[in-house]
Amino acid sequence: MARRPGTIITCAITGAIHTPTMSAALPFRPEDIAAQAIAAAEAGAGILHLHARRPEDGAPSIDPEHFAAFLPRIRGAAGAVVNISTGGSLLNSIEERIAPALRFSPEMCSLNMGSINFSFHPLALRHDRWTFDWERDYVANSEGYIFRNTFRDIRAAATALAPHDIRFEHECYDVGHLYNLRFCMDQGLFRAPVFIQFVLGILGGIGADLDNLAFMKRTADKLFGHDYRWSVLAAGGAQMGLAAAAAQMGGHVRVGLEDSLHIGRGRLAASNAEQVARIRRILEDLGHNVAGPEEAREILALKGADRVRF
Ligand code: KMH
Ligand code: ZN
Repeated sequence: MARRPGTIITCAITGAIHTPTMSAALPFRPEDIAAQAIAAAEAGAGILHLHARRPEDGAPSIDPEHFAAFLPRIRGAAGAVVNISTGGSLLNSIEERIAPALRFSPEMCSLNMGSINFSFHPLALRHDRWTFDWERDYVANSEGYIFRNTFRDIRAAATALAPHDIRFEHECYDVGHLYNLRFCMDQGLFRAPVFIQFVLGILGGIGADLDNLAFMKRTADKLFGHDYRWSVLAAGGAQMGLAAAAAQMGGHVRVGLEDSLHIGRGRLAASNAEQVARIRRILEDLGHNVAGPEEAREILALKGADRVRF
């Protein structure tokens, strides 16, 4: 019997939502980002979605030098596909946000497919004392944050990155973003098969429930036919359940401390690898094969690890 195609686990190691006070497990020093990324790959993550942070206080950073401090270590040890975020943190221009991807030319980078409110300000109420000065205001001020990804921004990113033959993780936070992606494909900005990350449960985007996942999938089927691959990330407590549902529906999955700090109700995860190991066990219990990095490269038609610049 032919082997069932594998399910790709992406692990998003640190992101730009959570802050050091919220969990001691959230890595922000380059050696910790590298160690957790390598452990996540060893636990079964075929793709590592990476943001950088300032090593001295954990603030989100898009400085290419901060990426340079961990990318070579990860490449040397892990073998997993490296996906560099272009999401940035609050208020960076698109030019700043794509600078790390331009410099390091990874196999993949994220690309956000529309502008939305993107808020996590309710988290500011959960802590009275913060480890670092920047944290409370950063979290509270997300109440006023518009995550800007205009058509012009998307075109600028796609055009600048085109010579690098990078595949995108097209992050779609609502159904309209799927239409934005279709429009951009029709304009010739992206070629099939595109890889869509359905992002559920961000305050400002579509909610994290099964109906919405089915709606996103149905809409994507209508717009892209066979020209797309897809994955789900559900923020917060919905992370594992919707990942399992996505796999049952033929999709791939994303976990990681970027989007959920927990491993169970009220229990902080000890590491990214713990979340990867958990979803891996769930997938295997459900009869799925987990795709290794080489299978992930094949499924997503990536250029290969020998063509990156780090
Ligand atoms: N944490 C995700 C909801 C990016 O890196 O480009 C958003 C994200 C954006 O992953
Ligand atoms: Zn990200």
